[in-house]
This record gives sequence, C-alpha cells and structure tokens, in this order.
Amino acid sequence: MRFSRAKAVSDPISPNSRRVWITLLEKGLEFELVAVKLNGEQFKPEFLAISPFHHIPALVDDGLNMVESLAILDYLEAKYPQPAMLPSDTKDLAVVRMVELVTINELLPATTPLFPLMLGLPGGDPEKIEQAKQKVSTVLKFFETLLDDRPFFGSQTITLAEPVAGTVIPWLPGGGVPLNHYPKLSAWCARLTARPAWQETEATPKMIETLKSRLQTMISKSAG
Ligand SMILES: N[C@@H](CCC(=O)N[C@@H](CS)C(=O)NCC(=O)O)C(=O)O
Repeated sequence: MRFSRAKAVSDPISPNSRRVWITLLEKGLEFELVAVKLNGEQFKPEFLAISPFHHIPALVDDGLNMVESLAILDYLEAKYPQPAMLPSDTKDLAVVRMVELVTINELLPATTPLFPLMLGLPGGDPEKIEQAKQKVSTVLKFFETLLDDRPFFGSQTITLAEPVAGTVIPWLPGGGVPLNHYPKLSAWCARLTARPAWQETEATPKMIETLKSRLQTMISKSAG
C-alpha cells in the first residue's frame, strides 16, 4: 500500500478523529500518526496551515490537506476501495449514511450533558441530563431498528457507519444510558470493541485523567 507518507492527526479521546484512525487501521493502510494536544497545540501556525479551523482530525495524503472527518472517510473509501466499507445496495448505503449523519447531528450533540458522567465526574443539571438521556434513547431506538440479522449496519462486513457510531455508543453506559434495552446494538458494540482497531485506539487511563482535569477546570471556571 503506497500510503507511507500520509499523516493522520488524531486523538483517542475525540470521536471525530478516532473514526478516521480506526478506518485507516481497518483498511490496513500505512500512515504516520501525529498527535496534536488540544491544550493549545491546535493553534500553532504549522497545524493551522493544514486545519484552518484548528480542528482534529486532519489527514495529509498525496499533497492534499484534508479536514472534516466524514470527507476524510469518503476520500479513504474512494482512494483505497479494498476492503470496501460502503455497501453497493442502495438501501444498505442509505442505512450507513443515516447512521453516520444521525450520530453526528443528533447523537453527539445530545451527549454533551452526559460527558462529565462518562468520565466519572459529578453530573451537572439533573433536568438537562434527563433530557439528554431521552434524546439519546430516541437515537438508540432508531439504530436498533436499522440493525437486521447482519452483524453490521447494512452489511456482513464492517462499514463506515461503524467507526462513526461505534466510537460514541460504547461510552454511553458510562454516561448513565445502559444498552440492555437494545439487544442488537449491545451485541454490535461488543463485536466492535473486540476488534483490534478499536483496542489499538482506546483511550488510556492517563488520557482520560488528563481530559477529566481539563473538564474540571472548565466546569469550575464557568461556575465561578
Ligand atoms: N466536523 C468536524 C469536527 C472536528 C472537531 O470538532 N474536532 C474537535 C475535537 S472533537 C477539535 O479539534 N477541537 C479543538 C478546537 O476546536 O480548537 C469533523 O468531523 O472533523
């Protein structure tokens, strides 16, 4: 695979960037992983030259600087089509796209109030937490209906829906949303988290501790 010069900027704590990292691994591509700490390193001019909005992930391949995780996933699928991570059947493709977009537009924004709980910090406003859980459960119910007797969304093999939704849903039980009402999703989660690409990109306890103290500082600043 001629991918040795590709540079991927990623971080296991950020689902937006972990989904790119997992896709690179699932496709068996060679790449150089570059860490950009979100404690200010993202504003350095050399990173802004690649990612003007100071966001991770970013991918540099073949002279092209890329931002926006879904655009990067589409690029990887188009340029490195094997193993295929998008179904060819139109309905299956629609399922994959729905899971990607619902994760980004509905699920991720809904989880914000649950974030402290996921990290083991004291929760915030109980009303906001309850509303968040309701919104999350609407998404989970919908996803449960989209899974059929195949192991992945719309497919017998892993698709782009998995790195997108599969880097968010496994965190939900920690945020007070158990998955036991969703047997298909639960089994899907266990299937994904057992994969080497998930295990290799798992946040370490040290990373979680760093994020916790960053979040605690933010919470105490906004309270005071
Ligand atoms: N829509 C973007 C979102 C990227 C994004 O929001 N990244 C966050 C980390 S999850 C970030 O880099 N934040 C740092 C900052 O905004 O300075 C994508 O999907 O790639």
